[in-house]
Amino acid sequence: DVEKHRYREQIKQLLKQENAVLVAHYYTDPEIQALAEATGGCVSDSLEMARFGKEHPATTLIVAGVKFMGETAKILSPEKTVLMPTLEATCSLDVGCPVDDFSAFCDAHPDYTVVVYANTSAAVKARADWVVTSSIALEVVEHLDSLGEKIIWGPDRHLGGYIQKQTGADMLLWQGECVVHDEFKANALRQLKIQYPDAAILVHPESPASVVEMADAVGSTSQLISASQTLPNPQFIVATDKGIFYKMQQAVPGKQLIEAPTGGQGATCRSCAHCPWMAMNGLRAIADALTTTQPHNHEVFVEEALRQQALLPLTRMLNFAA
Ligand code: CIZ
Ligand code: SF4
Repeated sequence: DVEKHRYREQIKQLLKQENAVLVAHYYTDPEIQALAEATGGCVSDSLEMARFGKEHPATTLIVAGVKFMGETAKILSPEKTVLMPTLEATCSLDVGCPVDDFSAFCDAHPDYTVVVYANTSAAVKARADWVVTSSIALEVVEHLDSLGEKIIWGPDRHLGGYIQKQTGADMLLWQGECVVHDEFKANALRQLKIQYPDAAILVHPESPASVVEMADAVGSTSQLISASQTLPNPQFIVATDKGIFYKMQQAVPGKQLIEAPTGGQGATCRSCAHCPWMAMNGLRAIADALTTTQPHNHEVFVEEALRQQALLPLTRMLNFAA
């Protein structure tokens, strides 16, 4: 509509004027992803977002996603101004893993290597030996296991359990979960599969084990998009945030994409396959961030000593992935 068009044009102008680039996650609204594509920014998973932001010559990054993504950008690019549409957008995994409790858990098991998911605060990353995203978690744990290391994994218990099963590694799991993926239900998925017998089931490993077991492909957001291009099925039932449908439909325009069923509908489900924090990113909030007179609402800061500590496990991840 007219208002959205006005915001889009304003943002395009501001990005140029401020030497800024828009970095968006797959789970943000389609209009944000489209704008990032149209303006030379990126739409991706958190690993690629981190890499893109670090390597891009812009002096300001505007990160549309959730807080840990903005923090990661700032940790990797302290010389850049990092803005977010809102600093209120968090993540249930981050919230469910407070640094004091997590640190005490690690202290109680000093002979374990600490591997944390990217969906954590800068302080939790600073306590870790490794940071991983879902796209390389399996390889990193395989690597550590082959060196005979025992692993503390946090915070997602479903992803941790999946990796443990795949690798056989000795792992202690923090008991966190993602409010979006934890909602997917195996029984309802079985019913849906009867309705669509030719469909392949694509599952993000933050989902419960009973759902992962039914999958034709398990993987990170980027890996699920690749799987949709490789598998011959005419339909895909997708168990991850429905924001991914924008890029997945671009990748396979001729195929039908179907949401995997969640625990309820409307008010009865916590998330209905869309992250409530990702949904806080909007065109208006992006325009606000780029024109703000209240930087404390938009600009990401990470205290320098903490930043340097968190940089070590993040750099390990980027070097491993390279
Ligand atoms: O669930 C998330 O927030 C994901 C998939 C993050 C990521 O690694 O892109
Ligand atoms: Fe966190 Fe889940 Fe939202 Fe991703 S989708 S940001 S893991 S709550």
